[in-house]
Amino acid sequence: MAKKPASLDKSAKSPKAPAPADIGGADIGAESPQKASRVPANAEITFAYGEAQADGGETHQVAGGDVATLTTQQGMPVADDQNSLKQGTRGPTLLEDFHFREKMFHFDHERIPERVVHARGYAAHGFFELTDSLSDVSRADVFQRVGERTPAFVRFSTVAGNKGSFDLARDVRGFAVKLYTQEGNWDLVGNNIPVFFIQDAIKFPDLVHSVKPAPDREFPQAQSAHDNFWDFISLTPESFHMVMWQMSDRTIPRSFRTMEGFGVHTFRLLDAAGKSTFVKFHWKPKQGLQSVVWNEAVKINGADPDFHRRDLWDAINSGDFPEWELGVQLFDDAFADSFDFDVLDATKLIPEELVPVRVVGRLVLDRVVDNFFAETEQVAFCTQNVPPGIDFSNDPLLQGRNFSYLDTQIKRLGSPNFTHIPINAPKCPMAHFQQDGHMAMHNPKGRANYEPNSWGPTQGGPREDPVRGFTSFAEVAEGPKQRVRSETFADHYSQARQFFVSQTPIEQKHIGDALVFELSKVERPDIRSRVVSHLRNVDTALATTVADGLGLAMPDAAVAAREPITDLPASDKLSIVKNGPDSFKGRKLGILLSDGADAALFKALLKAVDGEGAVYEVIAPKIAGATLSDGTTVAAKHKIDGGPSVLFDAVALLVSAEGAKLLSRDAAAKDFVTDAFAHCKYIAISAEAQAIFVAAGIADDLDEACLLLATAADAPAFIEAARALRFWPRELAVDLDAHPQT
Ligand code: HDD
Repeated sequence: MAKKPASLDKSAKSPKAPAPADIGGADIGAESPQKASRVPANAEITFAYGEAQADGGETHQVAGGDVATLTTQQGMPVADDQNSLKQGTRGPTLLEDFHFREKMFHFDHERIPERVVHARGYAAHGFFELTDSLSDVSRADVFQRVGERTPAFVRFSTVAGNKGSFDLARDVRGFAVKLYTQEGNWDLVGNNIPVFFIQDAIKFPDLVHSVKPAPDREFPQAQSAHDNFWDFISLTPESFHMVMWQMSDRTIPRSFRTMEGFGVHTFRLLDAAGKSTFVKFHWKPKQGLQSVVWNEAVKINGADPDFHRRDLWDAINSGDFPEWELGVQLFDDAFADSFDFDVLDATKLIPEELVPVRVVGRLVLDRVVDNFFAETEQVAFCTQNVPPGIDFSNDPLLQGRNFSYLDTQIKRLGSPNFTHIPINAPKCPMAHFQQDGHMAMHNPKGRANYEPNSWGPTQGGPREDPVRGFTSFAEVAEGPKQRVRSETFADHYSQARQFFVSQTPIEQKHIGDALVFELSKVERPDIRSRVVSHLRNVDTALATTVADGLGLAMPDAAVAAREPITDLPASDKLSIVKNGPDSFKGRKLGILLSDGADAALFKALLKAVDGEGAVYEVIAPKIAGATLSDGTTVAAKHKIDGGPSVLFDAVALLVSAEGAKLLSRDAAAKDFVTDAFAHCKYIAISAEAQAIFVAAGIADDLDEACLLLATAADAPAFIEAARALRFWPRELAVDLDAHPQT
């Protein structure tokens, strides 16, 4: 073969490894990659099996300090991680390159199957603290001692979208809590909605298939606004209560921190004598309930698809720990028998007016994960994980779930030893005779791996404990083997109506808007019509709004399996607006600054934000920031087109006359104000900033929630006003779809 001219033979001139700048190797310091390993100086990389490795591993000095030596998985120190082993400088890569082979092999196997539902999620650590003992009704250790803390891990999720989908999909949110109790892990695998679409678990694959992308085209992603979903819903009347919740702003929460969580099903609590009390579990956010509006959600998805995970990450890392109260609704057989609906039917809730929520503890999230994959991705929740003192009811949805979750963990995590993964391992003593299998990490010592055995107390291993051990409620069940749905599950519309009439006018409007939007994406008119025929059984005005919004002739009402109860009283607890926060704490103000903005105004605003326990971010024409009237420069978090107002709970515009002139010509700045206005946000406006509203064409519409910041003294009043979060009368006044009667 002809030898290449030396001038073309780049390898002859190029160094063994690229210069640090080429590989973005700021952490490499002055040394070449051949000599320095690329572990960032601040990395505390610990492997489940390798703390000794990180602690005791060889270190050497680079510019940033001591770092661990890069090794293979076998622990062999690596000399060069930039170049594969070749024959000659330009020759083929050699099969002998075991380091390359190991690195690629591991990379090629990095992915595990994502969850079939709830694939996109985000989690954090914290604790549960008992504030009121439940020892009167449950023997569960976690409910005995007031003040005692139990470690917790909580994963929030959307349901339909894949792992890489956006956070603000209109979707139910998962609210899965793992409490590492002294009697084993208790997984309360709930949602942010207290009811479910279906009554029997056998329908779950159909429900999920219908909402997921269609099998032929693999779209639409992370949304329910399509034919398949509404086709299924329109043929499944039991789903209509949940559909009302799904079409409400509950499914576009402002933050994980502002959602309620619900165990959904009726469970049992058992005392030491085996006496049963029915229970429904609630998580109530101390931050108050809050959602965004649909137009805002759509824009947030573009501006920051990670909006919810970033929010949780930032809040916890800044020390603003989100907190929920654990509430229980306790009731007995007599109540269950007298209730209008079956307590085993997961499409029904029990209004708090009928059975009050007793607060028994608090859940605090105070630590983000060290590693997303190890913890958030590998965590395995299973509804059947309950400690002694908590038991199941016969809810057919719960019964089916208890069967399903174990299956899914084997599929996803690949081994029956998934409980050996630290995030899934109980934090109490464990002892059993289950052994071997892939990746077995906790292996029993000694001879006995069966019981009963006669190897004595020291060698014979663990034994059952009939007193401490889990005992099921001794329920008597009998009847013919059959596939039936109980007659007591036949009511499909009464609580859907109750939910609707419990909403404030703006919330009712949003439900109507959402139905019109979703059904407008449904291409088959007969499916649209069938949905409206069910809505007629929920609320006539709502059905009319939706039919009008779609330009649809009003269909006959669907035939109801059981005549709906139409006089169930409104329940205030079902509304978001009625259960909002009473402060701006934990909320974010976006401050749009320009050069020359009034420094005193800015400082006064920051003081008010700080005093409220809120946070702020600065938006400016240039990311380097703005130089204020007193000459100080404030760095910006966002350049104007990267920081739209949808990312903030309220906004303030502090600009100079010159800045206002500049921004009045800028489309992003005009969007900033028109969106804030359209989304009913509180807006603070410096005198000069009014010009931007004129340019945006909304200067004449400004209302009492658009506050002029004339002097620094006006700042506290603005933050105080912003406690209301949104000024809903604005939408009811100007939105074309607003109900005339509201
Ligand atoms: Fe489920 C995951 C909540 C009904 C089968 N479910 C999953 C997660 C949550 C819920 C929060 C995510 C857990 C995590 O963060 O890892 N699921 C619910 C609620 C339901 C419900 C509140 C009704 C009350 N689910 C339900 C049924 C079935 C399943 C009826 C099947 C019979 N769910 C699963 C699953 C998943 C799951 C397929 C997927 C990933 C996983 O379990 O770990 O097994």
